[in-house]
Amino acid sequence: MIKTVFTTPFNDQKPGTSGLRKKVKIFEQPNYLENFVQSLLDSLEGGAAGKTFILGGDGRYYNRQAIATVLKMAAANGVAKVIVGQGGILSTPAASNLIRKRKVDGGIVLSASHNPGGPNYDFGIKFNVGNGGPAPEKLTNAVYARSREIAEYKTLDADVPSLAILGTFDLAGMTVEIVDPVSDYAQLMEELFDFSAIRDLLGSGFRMRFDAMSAVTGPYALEIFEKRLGAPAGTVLNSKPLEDFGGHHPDPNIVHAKKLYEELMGSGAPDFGAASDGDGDRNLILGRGIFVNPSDSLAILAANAHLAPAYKNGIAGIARSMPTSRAADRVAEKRGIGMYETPTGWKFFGNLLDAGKVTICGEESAGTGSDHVREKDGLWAILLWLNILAVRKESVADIVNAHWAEFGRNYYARYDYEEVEQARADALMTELRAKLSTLKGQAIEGEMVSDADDFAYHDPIDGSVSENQGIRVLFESGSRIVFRLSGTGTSGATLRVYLERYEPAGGNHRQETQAALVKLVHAAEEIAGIARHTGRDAPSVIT
Ligand code: G16
Repeated sequence: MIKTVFTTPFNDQKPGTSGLRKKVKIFEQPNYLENFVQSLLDSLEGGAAGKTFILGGDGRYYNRQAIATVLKMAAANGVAKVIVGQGGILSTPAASNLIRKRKVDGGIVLSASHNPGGPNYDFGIKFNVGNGGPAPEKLTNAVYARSREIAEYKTLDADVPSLAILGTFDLAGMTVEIVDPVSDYAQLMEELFDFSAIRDLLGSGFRMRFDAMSAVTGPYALEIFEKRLGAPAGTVLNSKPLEDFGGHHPDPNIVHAKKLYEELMGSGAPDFGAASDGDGDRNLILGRGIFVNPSDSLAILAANAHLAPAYKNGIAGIARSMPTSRAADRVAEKRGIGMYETPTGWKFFGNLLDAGKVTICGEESAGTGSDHVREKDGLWAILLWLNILAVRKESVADIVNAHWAEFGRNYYARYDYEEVEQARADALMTELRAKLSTLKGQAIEGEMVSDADDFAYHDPIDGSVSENQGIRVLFESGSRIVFRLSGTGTSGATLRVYLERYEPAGGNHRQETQAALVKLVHAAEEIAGIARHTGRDAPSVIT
């Protein structure tokens, strides 16, 4: 039943910030997915034979075909067992949890996260290692190298039975176990948080809305919010996962979750609004009349985590990706705990979490998480907010304002220029790199540049070095502009410009964000020549 198929390499299988993400049409090319999966199996330390993996995805278009392909190839390569979410469904944090709970060798997660789904949109595949976290660069580089020389792959000449029924079956000598995708994860959440306090909050007239964005968190949110926490039916919006997410971007920000945002900003708004993305690892936090910027959310969660049972003894330290605002740094400083700055990509947090250096991590791109798994976790962040709200009995806006009053406010925004021609985006970055050494000491828009560099990360645990992780321009005032190219887009290049201005405690924290950042927007243009290089006079999205 095992067959060997001869193939030729594709030259574009280099994993990005979070696995291999491409248009579905690219994945549908004959041998494309197979080449990548075989390259992955070949690159695992000690080979794939005899190992056990978790497998699941966010249910987007092509998920089912891909799951069948992976199962057949795993069996043909001698994998001992694969544990699959029922119907091929697993959120990214639930997959990370299962890897850890079942102590298996790793997991394959099929998702393109917040990118849109459907035959004309995006698909993705990533591998998580035994600690439950995304594969480190050492492994993804090895997979890419292997994909450049692959000549054959192994698969089965057989059909894969239905994945709809819980239980176990044999596939050419490999055991396939179908598990409920929700229950282990929901149980973990119940262990971390004070569900009875949250239940009391929800029963006290406090109103919340959760938008699952027709993506994977629907079933998780129904179980946790409506069933276990007793929120009224209808609290969870768009709870049915759809292959094309109903035609929307399942990206929990104020642009793509506009309806929810407007509801929270409108009259008679609920007390709390939240959303998660395609695969359940991102989060959006809204209070009545207020959007909580993800960087602020990280700082506030870190400052208040001790109010939840899991973190009652305090947190060991905080990590954030470099472009994330430095709001969390103020918390770490004041509390005397460690603060770590890593490149963009959750994989860089794994070593720090494993070594116990940090408990809470977060990113400007709407990801927050802790040492309970090795992925960012949308529902976790929302439940921690609810736990804090239940204990403090204050509104979201009051908590945010009190935080700024104590720690100061880091005004922050990200400007994205999407689908820029790759060569033009590269030219912008090259020109910027070349002028880095001349920026220091220059006054731009009346602000003195105190330093400018290309961020390189020296992992304090394994000593690995990751270079060229984004250009930082730092000003004497404490403001900062970061320029980098996204590693998750699927067409052309996306230029991200991250703007940050610090207003200390006692300052004016009530300005409108864009107004507070206007000088930095001009400075970014002056430094990088964005319009000249990209031909755009405005960003595609501001978050
Ligand atoms: C992934 C990574 C995150 C990263 C984000 C954006 O998130 O896991 O660490 O911050 O992409 O990356 P980039 O700026 O390179 O596009 P997700 O939710 O898409 O898996």
